[in-house]
Amino acid sequence: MSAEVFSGLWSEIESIGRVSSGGYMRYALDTPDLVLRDWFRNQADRRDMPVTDDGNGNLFAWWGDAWGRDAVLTGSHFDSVPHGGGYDGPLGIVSGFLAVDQLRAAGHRPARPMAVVAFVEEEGGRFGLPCLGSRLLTGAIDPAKAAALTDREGVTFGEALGATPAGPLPGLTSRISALVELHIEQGRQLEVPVGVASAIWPHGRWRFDFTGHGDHAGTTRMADRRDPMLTFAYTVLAANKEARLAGAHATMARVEVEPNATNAIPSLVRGWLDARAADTATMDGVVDAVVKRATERAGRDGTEVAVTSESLSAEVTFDTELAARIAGMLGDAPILPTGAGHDAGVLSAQVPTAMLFVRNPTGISHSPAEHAEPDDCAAGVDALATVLRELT
Ligand code: HGY
Ligand code: MN
Ligand code: MN
Ligand code: MN
Repeated sequence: MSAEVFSGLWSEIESIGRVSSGGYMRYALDTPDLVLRDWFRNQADRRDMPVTDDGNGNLFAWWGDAWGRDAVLTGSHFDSVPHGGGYDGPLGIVSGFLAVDQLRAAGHRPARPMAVVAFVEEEGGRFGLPCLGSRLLTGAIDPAKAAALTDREGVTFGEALGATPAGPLPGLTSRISALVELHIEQGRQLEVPVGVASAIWPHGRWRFDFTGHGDHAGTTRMADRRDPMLTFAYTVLAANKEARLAGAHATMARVEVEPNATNAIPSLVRGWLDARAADTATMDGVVDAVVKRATERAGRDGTEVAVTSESLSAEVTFDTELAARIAGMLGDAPILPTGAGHDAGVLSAQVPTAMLFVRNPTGISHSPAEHAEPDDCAAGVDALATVLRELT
């Protein structure tokens, strides 16, 4: 694959959903996402690949019988975090279509059905739960619970989807022989264009509700205040400190304040913790320590804190035999873990799954600065085509 051919197709989507920050606002099933889903259908039509929808919002473009036995899937997601990068997700979908082109040009005739997949709501940026589409496909979430998830405007996932999600596909595990998700690396480990995933760190999201006593910012004596912003600020520092101590990763990057007025001591501060670690025990240890320190601080501040676990993604160890086989196909590509969650991680609970990472020169992701070089992206397509040829 030449970098020019890759850039040619990439240029068709790179402006969709991009905003003045240079980042992307691609929330699941909102306007830019619907444009991308139409682009997906158009790409499939151009290749005579019939498109099926699994009733959960995930799209599948088929080369071969839809949901025929031992299907090999490749793909990723279109949605982004707010002001996120353009590669996280879409790179895997564009590369899937280009890999099909490359295999067809080489005369490959797959013995198994293959599909390019677009999973819905992977980032959880709109409805709050990451990997929503792949969790529905695999039965990892109750369809009614998924349908009731709401966005900031109060629109439910069911309303956005236009139906109650269908839930798990019967006999999924016998229908899929492998899923290969190509994704931009989110980190700075790769020194060669393409790597293979070994594992995904366990990670989760916890909502901290800090309640205090709303009051006048100018007239309330400092000694009389019960300010939840103080408890929140202390908890942010505690998360950073506990993560550093444990060699884990944690941040509190999303906050909501009521009433959110310059001259009013808040009555409520809602903050979300994202915590991850190489193993579950370390992650749990960090979260427990942060909750403990937040609770102790609330006692001093005269505030209350309530913690809700909003999503958990278990530790994923990809099929080691498949990862080694794929690394071999790619001339001993490096095999490396990631701290980022992926739909492939969700599916790995039920089907043989692998991930290919395309080098990210700066390692930056979930930011407008995310970037991958066209040459490396083209190498990623070559690698994906090689793997798909061997698997089909
Ligand atoms: O948050 C994550 O790890 C992924 O990018 N959804
Ligand atoms: Mn992401
Ligand atoms: Mn992603
Ligand atoms: Mn993903």
